[in-house]
Amino acid sequence: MRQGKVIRAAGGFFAVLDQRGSEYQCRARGSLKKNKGNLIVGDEVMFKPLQETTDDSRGEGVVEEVLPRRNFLPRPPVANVDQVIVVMSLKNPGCDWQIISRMAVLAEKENLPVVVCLNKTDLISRDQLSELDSRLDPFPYPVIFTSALSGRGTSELKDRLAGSCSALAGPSGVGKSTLLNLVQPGLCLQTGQVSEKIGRGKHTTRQAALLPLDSGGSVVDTPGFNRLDFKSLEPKQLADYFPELEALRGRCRFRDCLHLHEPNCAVTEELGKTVNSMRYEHYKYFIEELNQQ
Ligand SMILES: Nc1nc2c(ncn2[C@@H]2O[C@H](COP(=O)(O)OP(=O)(O)OP(=O)(O)O)[C@@H](O)[C@H]2O)c(=O)[nH]1
Ligand SMILES: [Mg+2]
Ligand SMILES: [Zn+2]
Repeated sequence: MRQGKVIRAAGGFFAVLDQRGSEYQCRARGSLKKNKGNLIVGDEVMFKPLQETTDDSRGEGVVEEVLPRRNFLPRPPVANVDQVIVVMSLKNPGCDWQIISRMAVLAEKENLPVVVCLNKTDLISRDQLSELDSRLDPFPYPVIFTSALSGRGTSELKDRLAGSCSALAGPSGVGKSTLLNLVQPGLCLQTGQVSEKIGRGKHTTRQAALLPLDSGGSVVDTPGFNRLDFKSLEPKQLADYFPELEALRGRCRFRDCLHLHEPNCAVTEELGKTVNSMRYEHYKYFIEELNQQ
């Protein structure tokens, strides 16, 4: 048996990269599928090679066992990453701030660092950009402004990706694959137009793929999504996944303060100071949503 990592998953086949860098096309053993649910990109597995990879042909194998996951992101399904880069475009499609907070909650739940990448800066004016700067003061995550068109910020993004395994996540059409093509020439990832009529991407990337980077580390390019729901989250847990609220833990009058209408609440007192009001609106919205589940 040999250890490897699932780098692509589609139609019951799994591309597994072994520790020497050879890729095998694998199926999963039947019992594995039944007991453990699906294998996903990023999974560390033990597999049995049936045919070795040669210069002319890709090897084949059977995945026998999935090793325990360090972490798991449900949307896009990916395991064992070191950080999440949430990508949004500022225009075409427009930036959905609430989805950024949603993605961040899912990442925080797994204890994963979050970086926000705001792409297509070439499509907005300088005034709009400086307006954004004030909107993001304060903001609990590092923000990288990029333009795949002008090249702005791509070296900063490259530095962020170097040396760790990152998942790039965000709606369809925001430019995830385009940015990766710039960061790592030669990837040749397919990119697609944004629909003029509905202003959304056309789901060009169909499957997540883990891609090695020359700078060390790797990145998972993922299909875009337009909705993101929370599952199995208690309203009282939510503040743990908002770092700026978590920082105020223990400072409210009531220990079980939900930071909504309670008196002497440290969070509402910090609004506009250490707590960004937009982020607080997301928090309230999510609490309501979780209460309705
Ligand atoms: N103006 C401008 N267009 C961009 C930029 N980045 C990407 N695009 C365009 O946006 C469109 C969508 O880019 P993709 O890279 O396919 O987007 P994606 O996020 O990978 O989308 P999915 O694979 O569908 O999830 C393409 O037409 C790109 O050329 C940018 O910085 N500025
Ligand atoms: Mg893509
Ligand atoms: Zn409070």
